[in-house]
Amino acid sequence: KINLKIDGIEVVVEEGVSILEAAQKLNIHIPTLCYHKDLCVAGNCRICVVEQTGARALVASCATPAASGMDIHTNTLKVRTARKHVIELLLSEHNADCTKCFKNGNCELQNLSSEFKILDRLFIDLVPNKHYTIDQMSPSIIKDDSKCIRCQRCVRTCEELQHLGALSVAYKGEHMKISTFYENSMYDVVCSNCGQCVIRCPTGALTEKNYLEEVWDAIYDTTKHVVVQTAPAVRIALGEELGFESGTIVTGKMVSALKRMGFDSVLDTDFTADLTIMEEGTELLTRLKRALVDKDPTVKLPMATSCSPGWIKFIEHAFPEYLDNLSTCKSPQQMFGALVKTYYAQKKKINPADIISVSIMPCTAKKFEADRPEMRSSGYKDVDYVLTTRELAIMIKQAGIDFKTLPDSNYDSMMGESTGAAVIFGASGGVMEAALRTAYEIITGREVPFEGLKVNAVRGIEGLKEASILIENVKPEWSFLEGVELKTAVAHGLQNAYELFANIKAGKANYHFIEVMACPGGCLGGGGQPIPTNAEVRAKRAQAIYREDEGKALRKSHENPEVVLIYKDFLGAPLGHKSHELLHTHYKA
Ligand code: HC0
Repeated sequence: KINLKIDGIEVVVEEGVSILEAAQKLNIHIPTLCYHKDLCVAGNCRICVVEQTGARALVASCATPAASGMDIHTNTLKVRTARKHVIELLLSEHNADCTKCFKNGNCELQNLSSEFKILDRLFIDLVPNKHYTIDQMSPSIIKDDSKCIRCQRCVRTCEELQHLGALSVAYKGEHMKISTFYENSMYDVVCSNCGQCVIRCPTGALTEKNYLEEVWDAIYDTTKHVVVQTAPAVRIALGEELGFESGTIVTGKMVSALKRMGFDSVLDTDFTADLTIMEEGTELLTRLKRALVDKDPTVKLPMATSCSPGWIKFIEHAFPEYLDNLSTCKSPQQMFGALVKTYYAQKKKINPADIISVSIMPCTAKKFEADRPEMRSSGYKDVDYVLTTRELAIMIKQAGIDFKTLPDSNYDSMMGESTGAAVIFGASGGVMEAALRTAYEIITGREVPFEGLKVNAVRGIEGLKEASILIENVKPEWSFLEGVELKTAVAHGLQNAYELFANIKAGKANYHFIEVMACPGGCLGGGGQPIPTNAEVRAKRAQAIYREDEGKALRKSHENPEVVLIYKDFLGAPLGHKSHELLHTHYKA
């Protein structure tokens, strides 16, 4: 145990705890910029400096471990002056045209300069002398170097959490910048489009590419029928942008807001999440049969989920030899888009050319996914515009809607019904749990042997999770699975996905089915979610997702009546001809 004093108050902390964390324990606020709870400590911005009695220089509190006997002061003249100088220096080379910035109102540098009342420029403004790049080539992310403060949170995110290294530090001294390989556009490098850098960037240097005006134009165009789908993880996070605590479920209010905004039909990605389970589950069972009965040497196992577009981009770069292991299922977003302009259009007797399909996602990579050439199987662009949770919150505010007092509404019918299995797609392990709930029941005729249908082994925050389930007393048609121990693994965050596949490649691990989500925590921690997103917030959102599942009348995908109906009226059977045409694809190296 370490005993120290901060601003005259005694505090006891564990060994290894920083001065910053010790101060937080006392509710003493020390400003930070380069520090982020999810990342290793960099200690490069110096905004968190404090005075230590007896020490010659100020110390960075995030990077200095607390030690017994320390006497720390967080608000002396020296500290205040140093912090002000840090902010002034940052502003001297920052494009502070805040009213033109997408992060206006949600910028940590702006907040600090407001807090410290930086009204004059003490240092010569360097901005006009510099040649900055604004990279807008990516369909997901805009990188604006004129707003970068070089804190390197994005670099550490991309390297440590996502194993990509698409962003790195280039040049030295005043020329130092955050760059990409040979300064190529983000679109042309190994960026997965996951947006984890965007949710950690303290300023407007990295933002999502927004499609607010395009979507408003579509809504105002009376010749268009505008359909919106909402992803599983949006409903448990949107409230954070609109005055609710993290972990508040706002599904009904969100649906009401979308209707008031003028969307013609408010539907649910969860419907196609249920449909994905039918298609992907059937695909897994088909692969297992080919492997176990036909002894087909070409069958690829383990089969891996394919619904996270950041993961798809990553495997294309990092493990192209495993592309055939991906399920051929498109993601629920893209299945939904393909069906809106075919099935939905036919049923509603609307010309698909007059439909605009919008999706609300917790994810920036979904913008990239919707743009992929594989995603036009309806004969049109299947999903026209993808908005993040944050963009939806902006639109709700722009529309003058008082979200807090909105009554709840239900989704519209036909592609609006979903089960609890679909909701949990938004948390790491959710797709696996949903698949097991259905596949086990199809094979055995019984529910999964877990209390409350909870597959606890695949829940939780560990980066890599494993679960195996013994299949016994099967129905006669599945006799080849009798006694098989189905081995599964779940990874979230691309660093964990890398480790998982490196182990498989090295022959150290062996599974039948794998779920990978690109973002830490799964989609609930996606790059399009409210800021801040960190471990504490992710945990609250996960609890909300599982609460939403438990509150649902139906909790298994195969019980979704609209899914049953679409097979009867339109698709035929899972993996049938129509499904193959609209719901499946093949990613090639
Ligand atoms: Fe997800 Fe999805 S669960 S990727 O995380 O599968 O973004 O929320 O919408 O498509 O359903 C994101 C979330 C989705 C898709 C679904 C899947």
